[in-house]
Amino acid sequence: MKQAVIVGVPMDLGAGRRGVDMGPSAIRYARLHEAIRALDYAVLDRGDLEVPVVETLKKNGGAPGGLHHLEPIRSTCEALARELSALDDAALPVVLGGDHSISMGSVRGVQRGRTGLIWIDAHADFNTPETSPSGNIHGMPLAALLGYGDERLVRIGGGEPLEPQDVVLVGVRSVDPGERELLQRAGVTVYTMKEIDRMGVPTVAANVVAQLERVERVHVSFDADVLDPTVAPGVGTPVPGGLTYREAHLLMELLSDAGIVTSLDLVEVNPILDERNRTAEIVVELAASLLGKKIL
Ligand code: 5AB
Ligand code: MN
Ligand code: MN
Ligand code: MN
Repeated sequence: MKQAVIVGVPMDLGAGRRGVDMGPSAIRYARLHEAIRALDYAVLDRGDLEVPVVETLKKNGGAPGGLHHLEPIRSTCEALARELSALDDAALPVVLGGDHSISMGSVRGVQRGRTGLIWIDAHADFNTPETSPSGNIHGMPLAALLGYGDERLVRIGGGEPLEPQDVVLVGVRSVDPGERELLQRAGVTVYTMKEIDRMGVPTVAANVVAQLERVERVHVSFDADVLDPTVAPGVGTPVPGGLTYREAHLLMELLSDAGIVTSLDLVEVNPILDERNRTAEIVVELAASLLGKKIL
């Protein structure tokens, strides 16, 4: 039997607003386990990592250059990377955030050989301390995974940079000025909302699958704010013009058909801003589509 291993990371230190630390509870409450078990996975939940509470920390965590809470984020990501790297190769890790900075831990933890990454997000998360308008580390994880930015983030979990040709962003519609320049220079593939509007999800999904044909593993990092805020209101950094309910499902269904995905993050769900846990429920449905749920 296939096995899914769930790890919660109740961290909001990388985000500018409180609340995404409650994401793991909200996603579990939205029946994640049942949804995955229904797809013939054995589900092992390893519980939540211990994460410092923001009220117990000094602002900035003592770090210069506007890197808010660098040290506790770094150590939490290290712990996550360690936990995932110890798992059996055949297991499918599902990491529940938490803000998106946790992906610096999850991607490093699942990286083995040539690893592909599909970053599904309204934002590019490609800031460095120099380009970030906020100092919030959840806007920096993808840059760090490619080797850019603060060394202490880049080096998490051994810090082997991903190859730009193995990294694809989907759903992007909000990029900061300095971030744009680095993103273009880095050589990763970006499907913005314009490409999705123009080509449609089927072509985008087919291109993504073709690009990642030769990698050994593929990690999907799903930021709930890629969805249109009318579909998913429970996120800290909503941006209009996102994926519709069906576009998001179709993307997941087509990636599932390709059979390439070996691990998954579900991040940036903010229950404080949600409506009766709607966003967490949609995220669980999308995870099920990605893991093989079929309409027929
Ligand atoms: B998320 C912004 N680019 O760096 C920044 O939700 C927003 O993980 C980052 O995608 C959003 O502060 C980070 C303005
Ligand atoms: Mn993000
Ligand atoms: Mn985002
Ligand atoms: Mn966000």
